[in-house]
Amino acid sequence: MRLFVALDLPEPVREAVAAFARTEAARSPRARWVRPEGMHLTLAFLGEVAPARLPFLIATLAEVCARHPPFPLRVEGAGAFPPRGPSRALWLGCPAGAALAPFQRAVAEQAAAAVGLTPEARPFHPHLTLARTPEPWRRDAVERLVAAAAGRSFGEPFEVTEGVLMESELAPGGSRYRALERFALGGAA
Ligand code: 3AM
Repeated sequence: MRLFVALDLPEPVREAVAAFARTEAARSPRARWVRPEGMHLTLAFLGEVAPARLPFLIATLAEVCARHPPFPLRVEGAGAFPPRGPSRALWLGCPAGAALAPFQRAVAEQAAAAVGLTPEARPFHPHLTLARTPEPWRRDAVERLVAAAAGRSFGEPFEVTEGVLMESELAPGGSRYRALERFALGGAA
């Protein structure tokens, strides 16, 4: 099974992001827009994991999440990967407060160790993927979308109270995501 660990979004944030995506999709070049119900902030991508390793992974994530207290997060602004040259993906930003980076590092390291991977060396850029662009957009289209989101918040800031183990199923119209297990952060109800 293809797994990753993510943060979920409160419904009002999901709705605000979905409304923005609808408006932008109508006036942008072709792209594969993420389904609103599939939007999430990826903390760690694990890839293919043998089902036999799942119980240990779940126990590990439960422990890591319980060790970290809830923290605030907000969705704000937009950008592209890569930041220059032909686009591959468009995203909305999640400015990292002091708590997100150490939480993400712990999740990525412990989850990777639990399934026998070396953790990703790539720096962590917290974001919500909005769309993937198999045919890269022209830079002016990217810049227009980024300008439309500049200085804009999507929903209210919210409290992250759980981590989520997600399964990704590759499908012709874009991956489908399913929450397998949720883990309360320390002290979260
Ligand atoms: O949530 P986002 O879109 O940032 O891009 C994939 C998605 O991230 C990423 O894992 C999330 C769930 O699929 N992903 C897929 N393959 C990956 C890989 N080989 C990957 N991230 C890193 N390495």
